Amino acid sequence: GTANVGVVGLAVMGSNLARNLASREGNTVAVFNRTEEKTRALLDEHPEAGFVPASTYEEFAARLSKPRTAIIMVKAGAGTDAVIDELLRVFEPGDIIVDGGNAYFPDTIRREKAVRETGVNFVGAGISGGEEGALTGPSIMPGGSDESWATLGPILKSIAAVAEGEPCVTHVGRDGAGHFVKMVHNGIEYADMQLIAEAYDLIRRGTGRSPAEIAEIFAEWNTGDLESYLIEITAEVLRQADAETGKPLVDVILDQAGAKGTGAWTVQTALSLGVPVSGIAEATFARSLSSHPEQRAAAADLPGPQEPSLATETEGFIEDVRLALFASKIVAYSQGFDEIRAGAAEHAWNIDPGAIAKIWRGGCIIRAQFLNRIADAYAAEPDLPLLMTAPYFTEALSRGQAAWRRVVVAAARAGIPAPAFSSSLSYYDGIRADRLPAALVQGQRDYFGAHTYKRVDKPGTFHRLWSGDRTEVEV
Ligand code: NBP
Repeated sequence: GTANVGVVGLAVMGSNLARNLASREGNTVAVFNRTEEKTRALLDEHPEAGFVPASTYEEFAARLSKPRTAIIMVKAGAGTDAVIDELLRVFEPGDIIVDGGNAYFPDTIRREKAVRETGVNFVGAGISGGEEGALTGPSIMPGGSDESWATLGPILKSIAAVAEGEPCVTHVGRDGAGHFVKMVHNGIEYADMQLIAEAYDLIRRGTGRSPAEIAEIFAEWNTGDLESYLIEITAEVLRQADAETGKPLVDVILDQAGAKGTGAWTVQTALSLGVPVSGIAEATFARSLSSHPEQRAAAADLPGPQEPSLATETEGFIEDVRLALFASKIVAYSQGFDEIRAGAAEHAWNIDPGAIAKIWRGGCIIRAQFLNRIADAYAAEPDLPLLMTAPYFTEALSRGQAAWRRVVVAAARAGIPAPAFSSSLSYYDGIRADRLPAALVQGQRDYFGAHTYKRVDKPGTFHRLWSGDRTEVEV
């Protein structure tokens, strides 16, 4: 063999990743695609890459030096299983198969187990950054064994984005840990995008600013605490005019947000882990709500405030929205890291949350300055029970407190939906409460289902004879 690494699947992600690999010193890249025209097109367009093409899986395996390393970049699902089966026919024990697609982490756990039995190593690696990231440097979240990481680490480090001198890749944990963390990354991305969209809506409808004016506000915000790729591209989108109509582009885009399912996976997984990721859930539901035009048409005449005008003093209101956005974002990230903690506990993955924050600083969609603060928080206290209780975040939540409440009240009063802002505030007030009405819920559960309760003043488990004389019995 003459190539030290191979890529299977040469659609946009695979061909860009292959070009990224080929551009790094010391790499020779074998390429294979089910439909051979794509392989030929890639070779024609990029002779500089020095790709080693293969037209069969046998040829692909023969072109790779041992232990063989192949990265699969095909449509997640049945395609991934099909390619794994083909590679297992031609690979040998000790070789490494990497799935760089957006696999659902339970599939990765299943595949890793099955492939390991053949002696071949299997690594599920989450790759974030879209086509641009794949070409110039993505954030990479590999799972799999320590043995695979020893071989794979240098290759992945060579192609990953670099943030503050460090490559945006770390060995996340065994089997599905990498795809799990990639899933939560996408969930956090949903929440971040929804929070930014709510901030835009509140400023637009609340103060009458135009999209171009709001673009300038976001550009200004991007020089402070909120500095991030998503804030930056938001300003770009809001600034964009539509050539055909002359209107702001955001006014001609149909207001129905799509989804490819990773937000829903994050929420479904959180529900089974018992982790409240309310920000991610509201963001996912907000996309669903937007995409039911028939229901929206039927509901359009329901009563509510007509012409929202939130603020007489608009500069102050805009600053309030900025503070509320930052506070809600802290909650959303805190919830996402809580899901990573719970997932790691459930699957016995030894995930370092600070290392995750660091590899998200470059290459991926949620890249932001803010992630340095998260890394600092976990460096200072590795067993932090909840991210938002770290001093930097506590201080920010204290600073944003009054503004956050004013914005949520103003939104409710004006009839402007702010589900992520308001659910984040409710979560915040819930988690910090001395006493919760959960006591009443537990009483109700004991009444109709004899589910028992514990007492604040003594140990033990109790039930009240609700349909009898209502005395308390210890059970
Ligand atoms: P697609 O997800 O559109 O998949 C197309 C590729 O899959 C083609 O190479 C196709 O081969 C191959 N393929 C399929 Br479909 N079924 C196959 C099978 N049974 N056997 C062999 N090959 C098969 O490509 P993409 O948009 O480049 O994404 C690749 C992966 O990266 C996906 O898992 C995606 O979720 C993930 N990802 C994408 C992004 C992004 O921004 N697009 C970001 C991060 C991760 P053919 O040419 O013969 O049809």
